[in-house]
Amino acid sequence: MRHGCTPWPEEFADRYRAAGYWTGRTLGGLLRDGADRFADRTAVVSGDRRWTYAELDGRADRLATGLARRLDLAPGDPVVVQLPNTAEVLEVVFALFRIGALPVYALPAHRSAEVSHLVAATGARALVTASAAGFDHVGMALRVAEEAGGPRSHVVDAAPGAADAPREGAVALEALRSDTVDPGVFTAPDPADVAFFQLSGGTTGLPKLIPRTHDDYLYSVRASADICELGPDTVYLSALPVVHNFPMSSPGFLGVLYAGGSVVMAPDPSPATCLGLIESEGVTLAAAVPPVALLWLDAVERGAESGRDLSSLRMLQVGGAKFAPEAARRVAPVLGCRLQQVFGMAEGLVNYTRPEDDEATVTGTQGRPISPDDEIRIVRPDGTEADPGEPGELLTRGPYTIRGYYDAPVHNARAFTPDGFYRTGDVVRLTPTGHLVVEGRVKDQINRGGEKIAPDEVEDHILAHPDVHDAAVVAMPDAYLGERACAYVIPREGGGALTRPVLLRFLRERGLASYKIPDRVEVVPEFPATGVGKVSRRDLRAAIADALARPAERA
Ligand code: OOB
Repeated sequence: MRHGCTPWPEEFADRYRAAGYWTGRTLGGLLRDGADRFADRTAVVSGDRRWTYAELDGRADRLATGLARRLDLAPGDPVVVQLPNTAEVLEVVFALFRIGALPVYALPAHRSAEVSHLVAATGARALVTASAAGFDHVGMALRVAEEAGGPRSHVVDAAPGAADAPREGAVALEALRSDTVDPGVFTAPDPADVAFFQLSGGTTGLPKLIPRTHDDYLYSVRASADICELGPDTVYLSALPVVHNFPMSSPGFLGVLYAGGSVVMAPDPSPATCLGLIESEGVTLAAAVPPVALLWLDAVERGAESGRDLSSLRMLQVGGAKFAPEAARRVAPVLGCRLQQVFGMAEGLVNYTRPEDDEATVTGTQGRPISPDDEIRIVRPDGTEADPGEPGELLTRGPYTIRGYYDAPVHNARAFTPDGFYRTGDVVRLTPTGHLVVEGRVKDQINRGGEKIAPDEVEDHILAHPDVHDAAVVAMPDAYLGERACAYVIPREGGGALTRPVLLRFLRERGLASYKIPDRVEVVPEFPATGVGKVSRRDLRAAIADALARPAERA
């Protein structure tokens, strides 16, 4: 396995192979199989473009040839992929898989702070991106590539039409699609080795890299496709950035391509766009985070999208953050489809409510694990096992849950038990039927409508401001997003006037993803302390929740 990655112990690997979970196939092979079986069916719809399986497969081959020959990308080379929801995402990732290069997935919302970290942490040889949603991603990638130490990474502009208006220093993806295919560039990667890197939501410091193997990921994809009852008639809408684990593999676009269905790329999650696509494309399955699902429910209830025929939609998946039971109960009557709750993590474990589950289970739990070999432990703060039904921290290990973050031995010693269980940081309880209910969190993370924020990553950026003495970022309740971020800041004595706009501009200029910019800033003379003199985040959370509960403050 790649240096810096933690393999499963041999006895576990043998067991997962014997059970038929790890089949020795590769992600590049998934599309090749699809092209053999479903050649003329539609694989992807993106704006007014539709590619069949054969077309997507051919494009991936031609791009693979160009990437290997023109950019000299080789097996094992990491490549940062930061793309909006377009057909090119699929073309790019399968081209990379075919030459054995490793995608490093960045969200479109990530900015230079995150992207330069990814380049530095992996030694990425190239960045594939496209400017979208009013932001110049290509310009940012060029600056990141310029400023990175070591050999300069290539920047590939994947926007359609980029070849007509080339950016200095960038190469257009269109220009890389070779006219002919050179099968000599294709490699057969070891299925047990790393296929790509996902980004962790993070609890401390900079985001950690999650190495996933062909074997483990393909198992989660196949099993998810079965659980979600996908088939060639599935039309899947991704209202989330497709490079996130949920729309990629739960069952996501990979599950849909495995089953021969079609992937519809939603350029944005708005009700107008998504409900419109559900109607025009005959979408059968859609995936959303809770705030997006709420927007759709509200729009339909208000009659804002009246006259839309949503009858093709059979199932709405909601996950990434807790979906309140009250909201969950509205899905079937308002949208006329079933709900599936998805509680997953890029580190591995994914739980689904099942199509055969009763109403109370679907609306009141976050599902049960994919695999009979997903091992679940629920533990008290002192590490002892919780009683049945008692909430505790969820620990897990299994055939598609990593054994370690990439190149992070110190962090791994905390995040995993000595016998390989991942400490999820989620507080759950188990129902008598084996379903999990997410009750809260012990990890220091803010879940802003599914987008994860590590408070100390943001605090480090705030502390870089010359007028700041100390900073603490905590979650505050929010009816729509579930949580938002509030920054408490102590100004430096004798420093300049520290105001919210000044601080927010400073954070933006440091290149922090927009969802990590605090929603609220409270300038205070001191922080409440715990008994041992540490900053009491609990008191800060309670203080801001109290303040928000007072009507004047909410306004
Ligand atoms: C998904 O993956 P990540 O890596 O962005 O975030 C994982 C964390 C979990 O540890 C948990 O804290 C939270 O997000 N979470 C949920 C949830 N789904 C995720 N909390 C409550 N209820 C849920 N349904 O978010 C992700 C990955 C694959 C599939 C679905 C979601």
